[in-house]
Amino acid sequence: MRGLSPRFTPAAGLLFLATLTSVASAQGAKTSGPAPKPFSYNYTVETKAAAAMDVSHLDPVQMRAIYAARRKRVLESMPEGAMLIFSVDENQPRHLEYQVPQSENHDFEFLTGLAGLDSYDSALLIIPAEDGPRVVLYTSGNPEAIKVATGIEDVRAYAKMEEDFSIAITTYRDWRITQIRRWPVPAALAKQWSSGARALYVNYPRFPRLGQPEPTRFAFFATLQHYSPALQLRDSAEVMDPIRELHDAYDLACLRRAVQITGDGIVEGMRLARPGLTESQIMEVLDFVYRYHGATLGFPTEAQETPIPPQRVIRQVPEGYIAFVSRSADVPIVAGGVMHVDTGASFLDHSSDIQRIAPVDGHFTPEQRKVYEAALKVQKSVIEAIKPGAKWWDLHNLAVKILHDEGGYDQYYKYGIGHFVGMEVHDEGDYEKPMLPGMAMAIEQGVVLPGGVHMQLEDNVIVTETGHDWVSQSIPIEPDDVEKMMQTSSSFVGFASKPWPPAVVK
Ligand SMILES: [Mn+2]
Repeated sequence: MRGLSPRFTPAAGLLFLATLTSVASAQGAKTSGPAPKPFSYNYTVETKAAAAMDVSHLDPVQMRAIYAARRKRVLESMPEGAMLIFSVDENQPRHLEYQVPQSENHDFEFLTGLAGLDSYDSALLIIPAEDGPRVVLYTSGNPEAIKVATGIEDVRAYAKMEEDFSIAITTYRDWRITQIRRWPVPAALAKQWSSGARALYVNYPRFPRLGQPEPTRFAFFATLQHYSPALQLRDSAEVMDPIRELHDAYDLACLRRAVQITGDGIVEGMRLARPGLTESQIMEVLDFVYRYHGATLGFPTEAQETPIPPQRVIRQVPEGYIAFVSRSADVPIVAGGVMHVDTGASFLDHSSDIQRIAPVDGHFTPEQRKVYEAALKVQKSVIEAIKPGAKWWDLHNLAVKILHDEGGYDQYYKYGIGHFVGMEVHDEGDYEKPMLPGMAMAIEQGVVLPGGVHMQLEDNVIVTETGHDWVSQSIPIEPDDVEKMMQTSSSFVGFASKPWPPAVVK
């Protein structure tokens, strides 16, 4: 079944769900497989390689080896069956998260390094056969060029995928040895399916929208199941998430650079924040600095002053419209407040996520400093507790307890202590699993006084073999350092004080 009418109604929605249920029960629903197997990963090796890596001048040979190592982890980890990861040209609009371009393409990009036009109409097939694993890339681009770019030896035309899967399901019921030399890929797939579970791991949307037109790859999933009801479709996230959770050298190097660039943007933007400019203008400085350094936005930058300036109207965002709403407003900065930024540059598709606070007059008032120090105390205590084996819930409870003890601030703390960061600002990962070396996360909490100041802090941290690496520690966070930062001019002062409209030079 393909997409719904754009004029989606609740009644049509129920009908759609009912149809979906009956199709699923007739043809075999998406199932869960056995637990993924362990795969080779060593944080010490990866972090050393990251330190030696120059992300501004990537070595193509090294990059091909990095993507090959990722595919090897999938081969080691997949418990049975095969995996087919489609490239995804378009995100569905989202309910929960801010839209990031190419976000749904991240699994494909993670395994191939291909994005944008290079990944248009493409799919990666991974078969962990015992007598020799196979990796096949179907592309609508030039197979020779894609072969060179990825280092994948078996690159085929996208149209060939239909033929390969047709032959595989023709023959897998009774795998025919006569086919192995003629059609090695379908034969390997058929053999894999006839010797174990008939499972295919495929990439479902990470951010589903049931009321929107279906992603185009769903048609292929449905056809496969229609012709081969014994085939079990499984969510590739079962295998991919544990791999994406543990960051390799390239991930780690990109995350560090993303944090550096974010720090640069925050320092420039905060220094400029003063009455006479608007919150939006501060946001634009941060975003400019990111783009100047070759990064993009991991998510829309928020720059907001509290106590909330009277001119700012808080709008309720209708569901599904979150992608279109600016998180900063065209309202003037008012003396006496604190500027809050929640922001993260994304460098080569690895996002950071940082929050900082600074007084727009250059000095915290004694009351502001007291509240700020409470939030800082929580932040340092939680980061200090991060080590292998630590649990998300323990960190969360620790934050709530200290916020409570510091003045009953826990009642205004409405979210959770943090999230994984990676290709996605809110990256994939298991929040029940004890922490492992190589995980990267954002720790966020704060004191939000109703009608008063919001003192929220957020940092990026990597779990190491022995504890943690507070990657964003150098972005001013001690109150004295924050004040010092605010007493130094921004490089943008000259630009920001130019008259508007600009004079025409003849
Ligand atoms: Mn965050």
